[in-house]
Amino acid sequence: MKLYHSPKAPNPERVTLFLKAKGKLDAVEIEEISIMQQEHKSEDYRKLSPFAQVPVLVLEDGTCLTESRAICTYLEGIFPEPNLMGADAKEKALIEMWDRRVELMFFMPFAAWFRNSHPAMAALEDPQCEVTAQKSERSARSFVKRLDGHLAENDFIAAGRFSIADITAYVACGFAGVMKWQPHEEFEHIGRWHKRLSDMSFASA
Ligand SMILES: N[C@@H](CCC(=O)N[C@@H](CS)C(=O)NCC(=O)O)C(=O)O
Repeated sequence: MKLYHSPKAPNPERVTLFLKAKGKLDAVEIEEISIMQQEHKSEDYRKLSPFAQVPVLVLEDGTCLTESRAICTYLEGIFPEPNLMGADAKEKALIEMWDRRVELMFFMPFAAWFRNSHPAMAALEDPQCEVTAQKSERSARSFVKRLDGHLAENDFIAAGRFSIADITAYVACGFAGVMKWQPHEEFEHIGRWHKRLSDMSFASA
């Protein structure tokens, strides 16, 4: 299997951390694609990723999987242990519920804030829109405040244990640093949860 990856880009990082948490990073060959040099927009790359995005996982039979979560679903299927997406119907639903909340209400609005306001993103997000940036920043900050309240009463984000929802939120907290925002320093309970994850082996280099 081959994983097309971009260092520092958060969506590919969701997949590499998921693989690390499975202890299976070695199961994929990694090919780096430079987003800043727009390598993902080449004709050849678009044959793998029609929407010109990273990551892509290319399977042995040539099937191309895009969408980080779909890639993780495949990896969970072939590497079932440790379970990161739910062992029974209730856990699966709780983990998916929280993972979607984190992706849709934190990760995506944060990305829209960053892309619409940071000078480094001007070439990729043309035109940038200040109003979208402001509204997206408000949405991301509002969700993170609610997440802090949730983590005041829970050690992990979903189902009382480590899961893909923690990985998605952990990547989003790191990604926030590009706007000089550190949710794990700003919020006590996110900070406690973040430290717990940082101490786990999947988070080490
Ligand atoms: N929904 C996709 C999003 C993928 C995505 O947006 N990837 C970013 C890097 S983190 C990208 O390829 N950006 C290129 C661009 O915007 O031109 C996923 O979950 O994999």
